[in-house]
Amino acid sequence: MQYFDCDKIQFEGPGSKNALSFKHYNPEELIDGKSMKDHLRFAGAYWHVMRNDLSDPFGAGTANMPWDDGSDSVDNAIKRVDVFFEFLEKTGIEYYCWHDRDIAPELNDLSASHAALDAVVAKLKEKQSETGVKLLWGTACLFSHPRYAHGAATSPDASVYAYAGAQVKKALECTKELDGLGYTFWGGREGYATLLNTNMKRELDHLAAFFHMAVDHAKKIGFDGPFYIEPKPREPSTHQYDSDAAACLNFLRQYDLMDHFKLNIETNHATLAGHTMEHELTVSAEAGMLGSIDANRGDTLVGWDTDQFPTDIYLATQVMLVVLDMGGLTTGGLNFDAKRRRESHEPIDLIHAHIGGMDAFARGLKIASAIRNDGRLAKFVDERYGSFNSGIGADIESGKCSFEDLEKFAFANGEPTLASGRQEMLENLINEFI
Ligand code: XUL
Ligand code: CO
Repeated sequence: MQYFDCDKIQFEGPGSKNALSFKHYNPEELIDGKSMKDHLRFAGAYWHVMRNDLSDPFGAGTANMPWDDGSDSVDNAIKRVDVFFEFLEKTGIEYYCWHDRDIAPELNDLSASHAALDAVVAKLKEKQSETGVKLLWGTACLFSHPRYAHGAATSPDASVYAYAGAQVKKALECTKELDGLGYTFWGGREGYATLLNTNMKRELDHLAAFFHMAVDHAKKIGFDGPFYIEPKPREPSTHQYDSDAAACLNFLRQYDLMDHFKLNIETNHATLAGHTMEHELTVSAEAGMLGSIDANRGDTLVGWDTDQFPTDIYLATQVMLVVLDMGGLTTGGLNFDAKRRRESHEPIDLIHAHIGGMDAFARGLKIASAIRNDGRLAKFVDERYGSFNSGIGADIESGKCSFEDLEKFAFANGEPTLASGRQEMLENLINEFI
């Protein structure tokens, strides 16, 4: 039985008027010697594709999911796997990501939930080997169940903490079983609603201990992919400890976790944190810590995590400039952590939505590569710092200068000449390529 009313989506080029085709994403086309699909490493998010019924805080779900009987049965969960792989095959997406509770139901005790996971993981394994699709990362849902209302690894209740540990242990083992390339922690409830009832220091110490246990267990079972932390400032918690890339890096350094973790940066989380995506990617990449990307976008008018599909070519260009500058993604990818609008409720809308995201990133890739090959942007930035290449600047960079040296230089050279930042010229330069 097929549920998506289309054949495998083909590249037809920019002139095509067929909505069910790629205009720019041509998987095998080489950009700077590497195929588009290897640059972009697109992933499908199981939770949005298979489990998001498109409900919002004001209304029920609208999604038409004829394959789903709405039950918590393992049979229903296994049936979804075939539908998900039909979706991956038709879009040509070769990676995917899941939460434990997306792929299998949480049943009334931990061992029943574990058994349900084992059954679905066996099915996923079979489909992976049949299709060559790979698991980009797995994660445990430590935020939906009421037991996690006060947090999981930052819960004030040690028995909740232990339950979360058992859940992550199992999710990590399932990730390993499926040859997953990474494992993500997104701490939706690892934060607080009010400081009145919160001991922040103890909660952060507990969170770090939890991550160290994850690292130890990974070693034990031979999982060697990176762990990712996915920063987000708020929603659902009022304040989340992993609020942005800089906060995560500080935490990882403080607790000696830098060697085992990287960051998974999501566009809508960056903007909720009051940053641009470009900023969050740059902070991560410059620390050598950019691991993976959750590709979506927010809405300028709605101030929540709307998880829209990334169709903005300018934004995709900025993302791909950072990715190309750092030499490309290795274990990570571009995971469409994005959902359709509530009004786009038919299965085929899932295909349209992903085509849009893939085409936008294909354009972003081509444009970013052209900007880099042109070289004017990089040359401008290099020259802007040219005064640090020799003389007093070189002495500053090599740590040879004292304040006395700076004072001597300032007295001798007088008032510096102000150079232009040329922001508008550079914005025009980028637009030349878009
Ligand atoms: C929530 C979010 C999550 C993580 C995985 O905002 O982005 O779906 O990506 O838990
Ligand atoms: Co995400």
